[in-house]
Amino acid sequence: MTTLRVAMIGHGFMGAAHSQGWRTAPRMFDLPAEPEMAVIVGRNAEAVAAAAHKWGWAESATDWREVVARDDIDVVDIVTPGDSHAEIAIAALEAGKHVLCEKPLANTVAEAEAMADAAERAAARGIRAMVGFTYRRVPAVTFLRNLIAEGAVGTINQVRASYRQDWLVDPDMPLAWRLQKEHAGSGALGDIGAHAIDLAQFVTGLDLEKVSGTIETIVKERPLLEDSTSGTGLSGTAGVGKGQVTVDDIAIFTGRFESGALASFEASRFATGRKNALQIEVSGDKGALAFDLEDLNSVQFYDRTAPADRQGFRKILVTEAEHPYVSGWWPAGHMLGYEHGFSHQVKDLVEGIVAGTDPQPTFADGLRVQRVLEAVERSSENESAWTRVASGGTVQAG
Ligand code: SOE
Repeated sequence: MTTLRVAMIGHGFMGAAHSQGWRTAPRMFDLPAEPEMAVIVGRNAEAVAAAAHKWGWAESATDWREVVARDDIDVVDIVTPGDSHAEIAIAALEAGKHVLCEKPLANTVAEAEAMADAAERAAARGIRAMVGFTYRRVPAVTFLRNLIAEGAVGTINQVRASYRQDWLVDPDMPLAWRLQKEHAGSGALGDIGAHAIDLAQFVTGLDLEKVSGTIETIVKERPLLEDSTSGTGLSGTAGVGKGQVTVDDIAIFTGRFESGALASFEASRFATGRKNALQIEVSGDKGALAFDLEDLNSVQFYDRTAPADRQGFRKILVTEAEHPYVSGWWPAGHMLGYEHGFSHQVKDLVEGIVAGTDPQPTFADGLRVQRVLEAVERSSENESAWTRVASGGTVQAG
């Protein structure tokens, strides 16, 4: 059995989630190669050593460049803030390492284009690259996509996708890296709106052609904090001054797919009471399908082809062995959770590496999402004018 020695760069919330995936996937699925949690990298030696011990990494280190260059590393998993995705991913690909990179792919279209180019060149050498839109790997989401591909809703007329949280409603929440453009690239739009965009394109198999939107920053200044662990570049200590929020808190936009179907999107960190509410509904001439992350083991299906007296949204529990990924876990009715998508991500990446095929979403898929993000920003700067999503190069209005 081939061993794939993995290095993970970063150790925040996604570091915990990805570590769980690397630990669990080989124990629950018969993988064609054995991932080994070799080294975890972080700026603060003490903090990353503690993370290595807690999450099960054999070593910890503080210099990602040195780790990426090591001959005994096969896979680099990037879970850092977006401002370092491009530099690390391109270095890793050029060093012949397979790469898994958290979403959004990058902070700008230019960075995402460079990453997609590097991935294309690396693919010619048998190196794989994947971006971590993990919600695709919730069994119910993949099942919903399969139903649409089989024609269950017929011709798609409309898609509604939203991702709502409320962790920023408190104006005293400090200025973390996710609130600074130079670290995060954008706010709710890129952090959670990217998931809604990827989901809409994934389940429909359609690409967005143009968008019209508005992004807004509700609380424009927040308390500074001294972040000595992850070095987010924030200065000052809690309680001594405020810093400028340079990203959006809410993004609301419409989109038109290449098929002509219309879509409405909402990404908010100010949706009071909504903690992690990712929802999508696809409406067609033969029926409709809906998914809600707060009920993530099921889909709602409305079948217009059923006899009129028994039409209605019905709940399909996606926990049968025949459903995507479920056979690796428990008998029907034993529910999965948020964390299982990270194991499915590892499964698909390892299988892609061994099979020599780029697991989806590829860096090219990540670039497509990045172009939609940038088109929404340009639209918002241009009085929400319809703005074409570039198929190559930069964004064009119109
Ligand atoms: C934001 O709080 C966040 O952690 C996103 O960054 C993740 O991508 C999302 O899955 C959960 O919420």
